[in-house]
Amino acid sequence: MSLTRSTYGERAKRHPNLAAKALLETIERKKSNLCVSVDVTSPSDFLNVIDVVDGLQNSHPSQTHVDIIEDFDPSLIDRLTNLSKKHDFLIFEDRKFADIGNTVALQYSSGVQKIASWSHITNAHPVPGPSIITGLKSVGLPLGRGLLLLAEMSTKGSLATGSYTEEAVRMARAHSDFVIGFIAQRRMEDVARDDTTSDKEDLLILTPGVGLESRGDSMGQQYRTPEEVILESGCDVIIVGRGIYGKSSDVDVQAVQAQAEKYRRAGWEAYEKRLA
Ligand code: 5IU
Repeated sequence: MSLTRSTYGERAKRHPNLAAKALLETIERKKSNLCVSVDVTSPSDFLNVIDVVDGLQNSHPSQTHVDIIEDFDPSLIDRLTNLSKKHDFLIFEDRKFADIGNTVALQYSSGVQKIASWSHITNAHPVPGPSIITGLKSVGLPLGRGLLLLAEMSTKGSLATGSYTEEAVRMARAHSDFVIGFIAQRRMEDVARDDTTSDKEDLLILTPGVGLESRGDSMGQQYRTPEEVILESGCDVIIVGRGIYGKSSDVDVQAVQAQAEKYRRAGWEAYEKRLA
């Protein structure tokens, strides 16, 4: 059965990687393939948006950028972790690591943020080559974490195309114990496939650049609808930011609830159509 015709639950049962399995199981349990990207700078807005969208069982996982939070304080992470337990969601810190293996291992494990200690999933640019995976894996694998590689981007003029994307897929296949999939705009099973590629491969596709009301912003972002992403392109998770919370300077928690439910429903209906 092709991945696009399988349910998240079936894929969870078969998946050998613990982080991928946890993600697929939670998607199935919450009937939500929506990941809310909480790009707000105030710590209280950050926690309120997550509490509201995940409290409604709308979102999973929550995508964070803790480096944009004003006056970052490690207690914020304790509160985020408590919310993730209370509302049953995984945390995906969209850190986009891009340095040599030794440096990314330190960035992942140490510093103010200690990302590996609380973020179930993180991501990396393939630009340094396979050593970036080796570096991150030395920290993340013993903790049961998962990594996504940025095989493609949603922005106009992105350089992550063609042979760059193919190399990203080869790198992921060579480290499938730790790499659980990609940030990409389409499925990757047929990319750089050869005789050694396993038929059992299940690399997840999490896709940003999703909007119901707009086709882009003034800074190069490009949006497609949940139906285009999940049904037509076969991706697994929609990542939505401003479509849900509007302007980060003016967060209206009630409106956030309504928008999150609208995107959750659109993403899930597109998935049900895909299965039908
Ligand atoms: N994001 C993208 N495009 C990409 C990658 C990441 O938009 O190719 I890789 C992130 C940036 C932002 C979120 O945190 O996804 C999308 O936010 P909006 O829905 O507000 O555009």
